[in-house]
Amino acid sequence: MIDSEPFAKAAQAIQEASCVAIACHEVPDGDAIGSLLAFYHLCTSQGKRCIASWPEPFEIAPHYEFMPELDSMTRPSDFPEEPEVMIALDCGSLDRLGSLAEKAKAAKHLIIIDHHETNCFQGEINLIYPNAAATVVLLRRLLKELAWPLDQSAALCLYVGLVTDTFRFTKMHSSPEVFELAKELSEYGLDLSEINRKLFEEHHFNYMKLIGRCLSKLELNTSIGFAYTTVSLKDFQEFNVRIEEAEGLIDLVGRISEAKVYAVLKEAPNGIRVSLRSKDPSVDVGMIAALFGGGGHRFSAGFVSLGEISEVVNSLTKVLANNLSVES
Ligand SMILES: [Mn+2]
Repeated sequence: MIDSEPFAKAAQAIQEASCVAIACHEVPDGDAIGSLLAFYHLCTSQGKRCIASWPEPFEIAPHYEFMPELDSMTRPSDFPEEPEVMIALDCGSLDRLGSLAEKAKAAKHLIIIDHHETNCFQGEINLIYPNAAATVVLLRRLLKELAWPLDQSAALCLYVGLVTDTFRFTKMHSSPEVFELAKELSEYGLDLSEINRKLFEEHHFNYMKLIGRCLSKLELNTSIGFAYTTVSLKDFQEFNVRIEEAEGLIDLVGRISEAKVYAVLKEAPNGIRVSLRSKDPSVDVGMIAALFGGGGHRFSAGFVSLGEISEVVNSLTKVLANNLSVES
């Protein structure tokens, strides 16, 4: 059950602040950017100052570019050094705030709103509930506590968070509560088919060509049911695709029926970014990602690793082989 006390405390800290600084995790996904933009929009609609950002690279995937308020976001370098009140959204650990981590530590009041099972990031006020389907679900609850009414823009942002983090309402946490929130949000006149198309069904030509390359590189380890593909820096450069744009590639890999666990390894300037998914309830990829210094949820997790892609593949395969043999 969700305890109402931290929500009341968070609402009070927000009401008393003259400016609220908010941030979501690096390389924002739909839940991170949706909760950030929804809060920013409603906070400023209330006449309260709000500064919203995320760590470098200060870019957003093209499939989120239709969302409101993106032009009002603040570069991380211009984020306050010692925020009066800071809210960290959808961050399971401090390092996911990248260059904003020090500023979070320096905040007078730090509020964490998150639902990662591997959360190890505590603030002064913690709205951390691993059973919540998305951070936007928790944010909706806080907005009720604040008595800030929704409008169409906020509903759109919250809906993006909900539909992406529940994998279009298909995953474990797609409870009646999730559908109730979707119903509430849809009543603001959202064009759900248009949102769905922009988020999931439409890509640049170059991205489709990159996908072709990645599908041709698919690997399947049949003895442990592990499928993966890789995207090198060279691939990104050759097809002129940014790493944020390749967020949905993992879902294609997940269509492989022989795969119990699947991954996409993307080479970035700061290391190999690994997205990991499980279809098997006995394999908790959140725990596996935590072994590599990352984290996430039972069925969806990630980590960043140094080294060559092939080395990361080898060590991940070893860990999975141990895990799968123990579990099965
Ligand atoms: Mn989330």
